[in-house]
Amino acid sequence: MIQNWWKEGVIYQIYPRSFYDSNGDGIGDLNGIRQKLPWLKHLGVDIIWLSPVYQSPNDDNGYDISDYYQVMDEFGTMEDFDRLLEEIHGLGLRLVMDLVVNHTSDEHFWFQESRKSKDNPYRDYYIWRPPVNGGLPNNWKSFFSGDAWEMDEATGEYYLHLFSRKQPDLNWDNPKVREEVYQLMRFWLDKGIDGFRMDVIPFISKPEGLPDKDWAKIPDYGVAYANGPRVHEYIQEMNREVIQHYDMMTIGEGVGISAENANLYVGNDRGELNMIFHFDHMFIDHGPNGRMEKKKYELKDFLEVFDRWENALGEKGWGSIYLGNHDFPRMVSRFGDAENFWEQSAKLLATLIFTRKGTPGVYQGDEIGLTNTPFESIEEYRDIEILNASRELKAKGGDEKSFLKTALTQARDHARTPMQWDDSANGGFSIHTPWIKVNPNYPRINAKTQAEQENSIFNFYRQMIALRKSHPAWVYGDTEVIVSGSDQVYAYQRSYESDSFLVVLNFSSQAVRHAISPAKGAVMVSNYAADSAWGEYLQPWEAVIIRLN
Ligand code: TEU
Ligand code: CA
Repeated sequence: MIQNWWKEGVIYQIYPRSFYDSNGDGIGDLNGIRQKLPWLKHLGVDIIWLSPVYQSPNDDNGYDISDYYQVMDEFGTMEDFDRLLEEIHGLGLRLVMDLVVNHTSDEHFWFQESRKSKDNPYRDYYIWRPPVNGGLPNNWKSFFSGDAWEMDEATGEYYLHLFSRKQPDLNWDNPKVREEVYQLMRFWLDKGIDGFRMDVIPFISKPEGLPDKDWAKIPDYGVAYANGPRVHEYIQEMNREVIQHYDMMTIGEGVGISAENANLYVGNDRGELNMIFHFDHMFIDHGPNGRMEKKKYELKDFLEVFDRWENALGEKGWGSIYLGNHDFPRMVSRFGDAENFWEQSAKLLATLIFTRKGTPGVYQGDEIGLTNTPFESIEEYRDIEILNASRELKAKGGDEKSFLKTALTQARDHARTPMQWDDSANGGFSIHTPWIKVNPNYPRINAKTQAEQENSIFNFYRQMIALRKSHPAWVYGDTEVIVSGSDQVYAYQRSYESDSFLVVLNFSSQAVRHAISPAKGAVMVSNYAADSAWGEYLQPWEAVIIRLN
């Protein structure tokens, strides 16, 4: 397997609004990130993925960009950005920016022009359609509730928006749009950034004629909009025009990409992307209409995803392993047992992330075991997705109580509460009241305490990252699944040349007797004390790594 820095590195995602506020306005910023770089260095990560910091009216927290060449005022200045990049590189770290080019903000100059008249030179930068029989052009729906079309009075036509009405979709079939995108990519790459995470990149090509969707047959919105007819043509063009001219990393947000078609995007013979973040495990509890239609699932179905993807990518593709980002509730609340086995389950999930094949991704705060926040009312939420869904529910007269209950496990805002740095006011995130509620558990769960305690989740992450770097087996080794299909135990082996390691995970809050040989072995890592680890029984949420030779 070809060796690359983006296979060996560990990604750390920063959600800038919630990382650290350096100037006391309650909003995280670029200088705040710069001040906290030693934290990332100490943790041992290599690649920072920065969620959008471009100019934006923040309808969707920066995923609605009004100027790709400017930094958001609330986050600082271009000088602040340049200094941040310089210090990141000075520490031997890399910076990957978010590339959000399926849509812009409606406040972007292109859209402001586009909406003016049907013959404006920017008209075809977006997707406009006249009413059909006095109504909508088709039956497409928005991720953020309601229809994907908005009527614009100036010209009496609708524009398409797969996300909010303030996020009009760009028309990638227009070569001028593509050239604009390549130009802005070069602008940031020429500054020296090390790559892009590409927001909903499988959505950029829309099918000819925009036919209606057969919603009854579509498992989720991602599948509905992904993999359009010219998506590979466009990504290959982007690769020829931009990507191949830089030593950079590309990671697509793979909404709607399945294991079966993944290598069309990331196969090393395709000239497209290095890897994608897929969602098979992240959407596992979502119904056809999304996260608020919560679905039950079994552990074996969750774990099977990891095996299936690794097999499908094979020698040609490359994967990513992550359990949380800014769009999902906290991983320990979701996949672990934050109430009863917070520390053990957070460590077990970390073990999975760092020992499977694929580039590991850590979402800010997961390294200290941040949990979901007990939001008390809809007013405490900030995210457009949940606010729109709540408004829609009220209009339909739905059950608000049960909606709020579901939001406690499903909302995106759980990932967006401020990073908890210490036990001072606002978790040490800001001296000002933050833009979103701080999790009230910050006196107990915070970075300072985590760094001080020898056996903390944070120090376990450090240990796992160091381990991953100490043996090529963790990056390039093959995986052999030893136990799967169980509702508790999962075990696999990673091997490379003469090295071989066994990973055993008890994904449950009950002790379980196991029959895995060797019953004893050289334990390298465990989330239990040495005298209780790796016995005849696996302890609740026990994670153990054994050296086999
Ligand atoms: O997310 C796209 C996406 O499809 C989701 O996972 C999304 O969170 C959706 O709400 C599913 O319920 C990306 C960004 O990561 C997200 O933050 C943006 O809101 C979205 O694109 C639009 O840019
Ligand atoms: Ca600030």
